[in-house]
Amino acid sequence: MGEKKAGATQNEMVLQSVVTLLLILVACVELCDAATVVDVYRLIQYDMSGVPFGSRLASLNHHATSLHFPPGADLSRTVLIIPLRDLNITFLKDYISERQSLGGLLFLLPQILSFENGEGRAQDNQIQGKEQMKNLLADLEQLLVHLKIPYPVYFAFENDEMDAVLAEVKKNDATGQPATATTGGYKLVVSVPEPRKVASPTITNIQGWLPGLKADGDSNQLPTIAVVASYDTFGAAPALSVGSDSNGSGVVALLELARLFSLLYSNPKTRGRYNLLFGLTSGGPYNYNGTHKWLRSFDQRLRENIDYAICLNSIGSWDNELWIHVSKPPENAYIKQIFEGFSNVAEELGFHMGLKHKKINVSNPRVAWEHEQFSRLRVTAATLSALSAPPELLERTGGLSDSSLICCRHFVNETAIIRSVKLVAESLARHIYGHKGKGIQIFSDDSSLAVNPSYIRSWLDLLSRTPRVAPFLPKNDPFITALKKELADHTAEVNVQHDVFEGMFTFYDSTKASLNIYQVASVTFDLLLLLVLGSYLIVLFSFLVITTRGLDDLISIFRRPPSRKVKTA
Ligand SMILES: *[C@@H]1O[C@H](CO)[C@@H](O)[C@H](O)[C@H]1NC(C)=O
Ligand SMILES: *[C@@H]1O[C@H](CO)[C@@H](O)[C@H](O)[C@H]1NC(C)=O
Ligand SMILES: CC(=O)N[C@H]1CO[C@H](CO)[C@@H](O)[C@@H]1O
Repeated sequence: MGEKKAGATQNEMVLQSVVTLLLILVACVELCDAATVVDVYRLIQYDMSGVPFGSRLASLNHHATSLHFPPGADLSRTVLIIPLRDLNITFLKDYISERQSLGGLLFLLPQILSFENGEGRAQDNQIQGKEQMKNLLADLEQLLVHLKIPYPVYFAFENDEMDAVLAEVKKNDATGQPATATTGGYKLVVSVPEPRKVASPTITNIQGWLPGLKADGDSNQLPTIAVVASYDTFGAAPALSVGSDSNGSGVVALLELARLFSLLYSNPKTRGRYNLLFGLTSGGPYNYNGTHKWLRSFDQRLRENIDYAICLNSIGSWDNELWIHVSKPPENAYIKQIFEGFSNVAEELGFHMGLKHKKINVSNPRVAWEHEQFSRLRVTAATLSALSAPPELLERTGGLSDSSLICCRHFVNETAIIRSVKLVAESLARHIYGHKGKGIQIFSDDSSLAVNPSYIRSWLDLLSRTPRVAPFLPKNDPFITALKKELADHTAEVNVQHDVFEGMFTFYDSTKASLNIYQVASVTFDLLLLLVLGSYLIVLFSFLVITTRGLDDLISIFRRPPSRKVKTA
């Protein structure tokens, strides 16, 4: 009896050591599979008049491959990782449009583009080649937003971990064997629910009102000058669309103009006999839909009292030429007066001003410039822009390629915005105060009314860190609150208008996610490991049993128990 008991405890001991060993092994395998997690930004998904565009899926669970994937490999269960610097647009276009099957696409953007991380700022020595990169990104963006892609497409920023993963993936691709469950490699996993339509998106316009000074006994309404800029963006990755030039520049200029005129208007001696209306509009990329709604909310009297509206668009990057775009013919006396006012000031400031005329077509829903929304209501208006021709629908709308970070010195430059502000401020002031004479600069650099570069810089900074694609901006978004507060600081009365964003566009959520990267051992490797472990355990087990209970016990363990059936028969 005693001997049997001892045998039982020894058996338990053997079992225990085996279990411990297994646990250690499992832990080791887990460690080898340690995951890297990175933020990823999904390609926009939307429908235009019911036609689907963009990336139609969000969740991902596939092996990774690089552009060096073995020719002819089946990539339908594979994610292709493409660093921007290795991108060949023609190849990509052909690949996607030939409907080659793919598990997913992951674009790696240079760290320098990252706006969430201060280190992403361009250093002087990194500026080289940035222009090329910007153009490449612009092409990529235009390609992707106009395609329907039946698999998940993500953007991520390069970092040391991503670079290491990509290097490993390339190495594996070089062996000529695609990464699969049998060969191992890296697995990219994004676990998110199916994208859903953005429920009741809103469009928000913000207006600030700076009343002029009426003469004593004058019961007539004062005329109003409107300064307008569209603040929202559209781009391939909504969570990265921080447009600095396309309209970010207009917003910054508008805020600085409001600040300057609030100084003039706070003193009754310099308060003009014009009301000033500042409008920050949304829906710019969609035919200026917000502007349309904003104008329709005006009462008849206000609309009729608008002397003219000046819309600011893409004025953040230019050298020596700006354009005034109008819908009324240039011979129109009023247009002539506005244009001459601007071009006189431009000449004094040392650059050239051009005039472009483009008739509106009321039966065409397409609106190329913001001022056309005013023209449709017979309000005199013009757009000031560095662009000489209007962009296509959904083009140059402040997406990925429009980041002041890739380009701080070359593209959106403070100097260009400062000059634009001076031009508009001076032209408006001459109109308001009736100065025709040359040489008197109200907003000269040494006066108390000088344009403030640090104010401009700080707003430009905020804008270039704030994704603002209208359907993804909730009513109470901190950015909207910040704009409202800023206008409230400089104007007498601020109104915020929320409207339903309806019409031909439908947007889908899931714009940002976490990507888990696992290194997975191949099945063959797993099997081999299992075999080695198994044999080792059997040997160990046998050894322990022999040393503790003798060979006979071991043999009896493996011996088949005597068959009872035979016995009874
Ligand atoms: C105006 O737009 C409509 C609708 O797009 C088009 O059929 C018409 O030809 C246009 N008219 C002119 C003068 O361009
Ligand atoms: C813009 O707004 C109008 C209503 O004001 C709406 O009917 C139209 O569909 C909208 N357009 C787009 C492109 O969303
Ligand atoms: C958001 C927005 O208003 N985008 C506008 C920016 O400017 C371009 C022209 O440069 C317009 O086409 C966009 O609609």
